[in-house]
Amino acid sequence: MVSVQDQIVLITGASSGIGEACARVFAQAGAKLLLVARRQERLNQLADELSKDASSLHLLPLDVCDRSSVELAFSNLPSAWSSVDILVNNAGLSRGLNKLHEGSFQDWEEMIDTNIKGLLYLTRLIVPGMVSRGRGHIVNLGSTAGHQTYPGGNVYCATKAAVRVISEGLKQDLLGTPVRVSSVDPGLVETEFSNVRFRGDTERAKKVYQGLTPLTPADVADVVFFCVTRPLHVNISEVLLMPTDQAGSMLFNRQA
Ligand code: NDP
Ligand code: 8X3
Repeated sequence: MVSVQDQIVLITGASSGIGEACARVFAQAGAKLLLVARRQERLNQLADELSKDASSLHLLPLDVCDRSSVELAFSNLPSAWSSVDILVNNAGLSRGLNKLHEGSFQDWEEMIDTNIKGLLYLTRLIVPGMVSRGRGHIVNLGSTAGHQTYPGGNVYCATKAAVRVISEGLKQDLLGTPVRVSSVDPGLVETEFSNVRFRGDTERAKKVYQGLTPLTPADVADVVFFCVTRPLHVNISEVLLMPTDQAGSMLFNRQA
């Protein structure tokens, strides 16, 4: 097993859900954390809770869609933080569940800009350093939605299919280097995801998980941690994980 002690782990979307759970797991294992999200107060709260000193935790409050902010933040990173060992590309969101022909351009752009372009910006900035140092691991958060489309999922599912293909392409392009790439693709995980999708309609969001036992963010963080801690000659390319109460994007065991 590979130790993450003192490894620099950059996690996007660390202010909530799966990203926050990843921060906890890696903190517990002694990693140095670079945490990215837009909501600085949420990052501050998490930092207080993890009670790490400034040499082992650094916050980067930024919008991954804003390429110039991302570039500026990385060019201004203190040198002690610039050699990222593990990149967890987790920031992402869905907006709406409309039929494609009735969808909102703004929702589409937000999902494409965050889930695809944001992930690409971080990857393009960080992976060259991994290649030149001869070490590194990128974990991209895909989804069952990238494997099976569901009604109303259209553009969100397309962004997650793109993540799956980007992970595969990146692995191909990194063949011959020691840098590893994993795609972790969960089914239903109870986080703020559905609340964001339905723009704060908590009743509708709760119904997504009603009558079944969803995955927890910690379940997914465990899998991310498992991927990066395998021996260096092992690359877990893709993990598709679902609650026991789920057997596909549209197939659930719900108790009334
Ligand atoms: P949450 O809504 O709980 O967390 C999403 C995180 O992404 C937040 O920390 C949010 O922070 C961050 N984020 C969103 N947009 C941006 C942005 N433009 N710039 C920086 N950070 C951003 O959802 P989850 O934890 O569930 O989602 C995490 C990932 O997991 C996503 O990629 C999602 O698609 C994927 N996923 C989720 C599943 C689920 O059922 N929940 C299942 C499969 C995959 P902030 O708002 O502070 O910027
Ligand atoms: C999140 C899972 O099924 O809500 O990617 O799209 S789903």
